[in-house]
Amino acid sequence: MKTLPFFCRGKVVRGFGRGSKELGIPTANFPDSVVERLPADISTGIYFGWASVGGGDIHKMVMSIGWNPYYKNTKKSMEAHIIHKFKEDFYGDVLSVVILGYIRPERSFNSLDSLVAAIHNDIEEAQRRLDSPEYRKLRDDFFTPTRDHILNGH
Ligand code: ADP
Ligand code: RBF
Ligand code: MG
Repeated sequence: MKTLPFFCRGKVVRGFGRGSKELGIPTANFPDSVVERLPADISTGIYFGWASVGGGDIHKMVMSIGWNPYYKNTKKSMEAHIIHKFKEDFYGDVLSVVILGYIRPERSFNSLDSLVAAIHNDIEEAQRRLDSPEYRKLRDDFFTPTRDHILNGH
């Protein structure tokens, strides 16, 4: 995928309210304007990268891009689970992410348990891959404010 790494940001909006948080995997949803600007060659699927809320600390994240086949959504979404325990919700804050690598395609599951187990595997894979020196270096490079606008050409 030639457009990776891909950097984007947007205000966190309310998602489908399905209680992901109760499952221990809250996902911060990006607004439609950000979903619509995704480059064509970023296919739907599960990705990993780095994330920062409101310009704060940088954390590992996993992201789902697509139609959530388990729920048969009709609207494409982009949602990030940040691998960090936050003290409170951050709806309305600016979420910045850099998407670095692809994990797997989106798929449907026979049960919610199987979906949750798959997401836990994704989190483990992201944890492991983001520890490589190559991705650790990008962590520092990508979030320096002076470089943001250079990256995606606006
Ligand atoms: P929604 O359907 O509105 O997206 P979720 O159950 O997915 O609801 O919860 C998402 C919200 O939880 C985020 O918008 C954010 O405010 C909050 N949140 C707290 N911790 C995290 C986290 N580690 N990763 C992502 N969102 C988090
Ligand atoms: N939804 C799906 O329908 N199929 C998937 O394969 C899938 N994988 C996901 C992987 C990750 C890392 C995350 C954060 C979400 C994923 N989702 C998937 C979205 C999930 O259905 C959504 O976050 C729900 O709101 C969880 O209850
Ligand atoms: Mg969500």
